[in-house]
Amino acid sequence: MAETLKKLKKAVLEGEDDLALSLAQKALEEGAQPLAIVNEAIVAGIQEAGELWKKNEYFQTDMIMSVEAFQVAMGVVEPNLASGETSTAGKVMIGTVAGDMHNLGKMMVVAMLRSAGFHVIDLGEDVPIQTFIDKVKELKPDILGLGCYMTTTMAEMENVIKHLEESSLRDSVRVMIGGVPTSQEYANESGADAWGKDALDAVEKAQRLMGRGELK
Ligand code: B12
Repeated sequence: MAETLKKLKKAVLEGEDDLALSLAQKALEEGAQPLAIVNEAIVAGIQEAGELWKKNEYFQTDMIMSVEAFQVAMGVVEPNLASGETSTAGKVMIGTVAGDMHNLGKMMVVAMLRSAGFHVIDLGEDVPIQTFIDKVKELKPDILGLGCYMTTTMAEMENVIKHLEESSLRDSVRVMIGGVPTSQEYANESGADAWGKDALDAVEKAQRLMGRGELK
């Protein structure tokens, strides 16, 4: 069983998604605890990939492959986790703004946030402003993550923040933005609470936002 977890961690680290899928199934068949499979193999694998990326030993393509293997393996094990077994570092709702279909960067951010213990609700891509507003109202996330990957869709981020204000929801949620054309400067200008340079930075910023006093 321990050997299977070791192999699964390696499969996630090396982005072998077919292997990660079969090893996750094998670990369950062998009777490994779902939470142990997640923590000791799947999350451990993606975290090690993140460390290699930080040290410039992994490139974006390596990271994307690890994220895919992470997602496939999580897809097998997640339904077996008892409710409440999943993490509580905070609730993050994330989506790519309207008009923008890019999702690879968001996928990486989602995977790293989940590996750090956040409960992440992914609204997908091309998300209309009203959906962000309705979902914030309904699901009350601690943090709203907005992804934008083109200069042509950047204004949508400010619009979402403006609509949060108009709907009297702005004080109830921290807003964290990211994506290729964004910057700390743009985060300041648009009224966001934080900017994430990459997936690891997104996790650090999310942790910081959660530690910033009581969320209303
Ligand atoms: C792959 C790609 C595509 C793929 C997308 C596949 C997919 N499933 O996402 C396809 C081929 C579909 C595509 C389509 C298009 N694309 Co494109 N695409 C790219 C490309 C090459 C890479 C983007 C990417 O995935 N990067 C890898 C990820 C891992 O990096 P990342 O996105 O930066 O994410 C990191 C950080 O930004 C951060 N982060 C990301 N999201 C978030 C969110 C939060 C909350 C936080 C905190 C942090 C964070 O963490 C991530 C991990 O480190 C870029 C060029 C580039 N170098 O960026 C162009 C690019 C973004 N595309 C561009 C364009 C123009 C288009 C098209 C309009 C092309 C066309 N004519 O059809 C369409 C747009 C369709 C649409 N409506 O969205 C332009 C945008 C130009 C602009 N105006 O700004 C770019 C910049 C290319 C260019 N130089 O012209 N594209």
